[in-house]
Amino acid sequence: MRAFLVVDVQNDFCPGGALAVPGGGDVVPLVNELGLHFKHVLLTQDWHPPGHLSFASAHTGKQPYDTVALPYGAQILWPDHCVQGTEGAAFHPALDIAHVELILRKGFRREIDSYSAFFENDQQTPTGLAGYLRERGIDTLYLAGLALDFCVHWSAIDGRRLGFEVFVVEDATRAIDANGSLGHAMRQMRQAGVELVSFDEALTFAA
Ligand code: VGL
Ligand code: ZN
Repeated sequence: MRAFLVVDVQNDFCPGGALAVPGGGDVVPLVNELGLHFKHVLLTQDWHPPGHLSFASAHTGKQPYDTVALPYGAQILWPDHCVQGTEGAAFHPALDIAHVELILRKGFRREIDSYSAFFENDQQTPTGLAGYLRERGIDTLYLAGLALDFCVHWSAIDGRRLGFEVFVVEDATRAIDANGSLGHAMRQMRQAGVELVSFDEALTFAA
C-alpha cells in the first residue's frame, strides 16, 4: 500500500521564513493536488525547542551554515527556525491538511537534530514512523516537500534502508543547496535505489 509523505512544508522554509528554501512555497499547489489523489497522506513537522543545538545561536562564535562536531557527528548550524508553537513552525497557510492522517513531529530534543522522518541524526534513535507504516501495511512512500537535500533526502535514504519502496516527486520539492548538498543528496539517493519521478508520473501512480 502507498502513502504520500509531505516533509516540512512550514512557514520558516518558505520565502519570508527564517530558513527560506528558494521557491519553497511553490510546492504547495502540487502537494495539495497529489494529496487529493493519495488515500493516505502523512506530514512531518520540524519542531525545535528554543536553544536547539542545530541553531548557530546556541554556539558562541558560530554562524549559520558553519559546521560543529556534536557527540553524534558533524552538524550543520542553521538560523533559528521552526521553534515549537511559533508562526514559523506552522504549516504553510495554503497547505491543505484536512484529510492528513498523521503529523509526525521531529527535532524536538534539544541535543539532537532530526532531518529524517525515520531516525534522529545519530542515525539510531527511531521516530516511530517505520513501526507506524508497517503496522498499517504501508510499504511504498511518495515523498515531497522541503528541503530536497536535507529532510527529504534523509527520509528517502532511511526509508530505503528500512526496506520501503521510495519515490521522490522531484518537482514537488525544493533544495537549500548549501556547499554542494544538492549534488551529494542526488547521488546518494540514486545509489540507495530511491526513484525520482515527476508530478505527472506520481499522479498516475497515486491511490
Ligand atoms: C531542514 C535544515 C534544518 C529540512 C530542517 O526540513 O530540510 N533543514 N531543519
Ligand atoms: Zn530543523
